[in-house]
Parts: sequence; C-alpha cells; structure tokens
Amino acid sequence: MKTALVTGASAGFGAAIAARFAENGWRVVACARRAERLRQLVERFGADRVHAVAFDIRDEAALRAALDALPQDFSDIDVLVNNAGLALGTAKAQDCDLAQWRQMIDTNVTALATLTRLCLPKLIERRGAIVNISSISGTYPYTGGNVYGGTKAFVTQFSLGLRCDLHGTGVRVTSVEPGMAETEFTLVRTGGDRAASDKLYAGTHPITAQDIAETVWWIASLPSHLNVNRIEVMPVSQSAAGLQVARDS
Ligand code: NDP
Ligand code: 8X3
Repeated sequence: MKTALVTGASAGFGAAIAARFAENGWRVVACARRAERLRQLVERFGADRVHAVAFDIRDEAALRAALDALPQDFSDIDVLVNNAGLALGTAKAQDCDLAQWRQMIDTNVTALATLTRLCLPKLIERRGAIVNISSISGTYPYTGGNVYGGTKAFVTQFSLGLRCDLHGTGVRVTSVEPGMAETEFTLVRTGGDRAASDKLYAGTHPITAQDIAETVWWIASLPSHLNVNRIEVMPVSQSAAGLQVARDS
C-alpha cells in the first residue's frame, strides 16, 4: 500500500486530494492546523487509512516533530503533495500589510521548501513523487497579486529546479498551476467576507476541489517513466488578458 502526505488537507484542494487518495486505497498523512476538520477525514476513511497531524506548517519544530512521530505504517512517503497555502489581501503593493506578506512567504515558500527538504531522503529511497500546488498567478500578473503571485512563481520554479537536482533518482516532480477555483481560498483572502467570495465566483463555473484532486491523482498514478513537469488548468470561463497603459503619468 502506498502513502501520500498531503498538506492543507482540512479544506479545499487538500481535503479533496486526501480523500481521492484514501478512497483509491492509499494511506494518507493529512496535515493542517484545524484538527477537527482532519478528524472528519479519519472518521470517513478509518485510522488505518488516514493519519491526521494538526500543526502550523510555518513552525519548523512542529513540522519536524510531526514527521519524526509518524506511525511506522505511515512513514514511507511515496507522494508529497505540497498544497497548504494562502493569499491574504488584494491591495496594491504600495498599500499592503507587511505581516500578510510575511505570512504568505512563510507558508507558501519557506514551509513548502522546508517540508520538501525533510522528505527528500525518503522520496529518493522510494523513487517517489512531489506534486506542488502552484497557481496561474505565478505566471500571469494581476493587480493585487504582488507577493502571492511571487510565492507561486517560486513554487513553479522550485519544482523545475527540483527536477534538475533529482535527475537520475527516479523521483518525479510536478507543478500544478490552477486558475480560479471555488474553495475557502477567497474567504481566507478577504478575512472571511462571504459576500465577496460568492460575488467572485457567481456565474463563472469555476474549478472545483474535485477537479484538482482528479488532476493530482492522474499525475500520481501515471506510469513511473512519465513526468508531468507543469500543468496549467483554468476554468473555461477564465483567460489571461494582460497589459495596461497609463497615459500622462
Ligand atoms: P483553502 O483555503 O480551501 O485551503 C487551504 C489549506 O491550506 C487549508 O487546509 C489550510 O488549513 C491550509 N493552510 C493554510 N495555512 C496553513 C498553515 N500555516 N499551516 C498548515 N496548513 C495551512 O484553499 P485552496 O484549497 O484553494 O488552496 C490550496 C492551495 O491551492 C494553496 O496553495 C493555494 O494557493 C492554491 N491555489 C488555489 C487556487 C484557488 O483559486 N482556490 C488557485 C490556484 C492555486 P488550516 O487553515 O486548517 O491550517
Ligand atoms: C489562486 C487563484 O486568481 O489568484 O491562485 O490566480 S488566482
């Protein structure tokens, strides 16, 4: 039986990814801060299938302790899904809150890189795979995307760099780059503004968490000689239209 470690498994993509792997017979290590949400996964699939670990991924000591304390049945990680992440705010850079910038960098960049580094020996030993959840915001800039987009550009480039370093090890690395998806993402970004979240997605037929779970499952279950380097997924209702010009400024 194979094992996946999924970060951000308490909501959105991560919860759907954890469920997709568990229902397909994998063991899942489900990580996030909200223990009660993770407990629901354990109740749904059983403690022999899902092991829940609640901690803040920005806390390196807690991260190390969680990995060190994995029960033997869950310690052989075959697939690492680096999904935990967030955007905070939509203000222009000149108006942004530095604490929010730091939280995005600490979560989306530093914690992701730290967990990856700590899992690499096991992943190499098991010829495993890393699936990093990046975003189209790492490729296409938009007003108010500033640091969030920067963190996701890191995730994409880090994924490509890992591919180089892991050359010859058999470890696969993929950057998944979704566009607009309806999860708790916008609620978090707006500080819990349900009306703003509903307004953003109204009438758009956005990506669902299940869509991304299906994408990640497909990547993980491909034959071991195939690597999807990057995959960009948007809802049909979204496309890129960049470039603005300020006159007489
Ligand atoms: P959600 O807000 O629904 O889920 C985010 C998950 O990340 C939650 O499980 C949350 O758990 C976890 N998380 C956040 N901060 C921490 C932390 N400090 N420690 C541990 N876990 C943390 O959003 P999505 O499912 O949409 O987001 C998942 C990933 O997908 C993110 O990396 C996001 O940037 C990316 N993405 C999202 C898109 C979208 O439009 N929704 C599009 C492209 C990419 P908890 O709060 O319990 O700790
Ligand atoms: C999350 C979606 O619109 O910020 O990555 O690119 S968006």
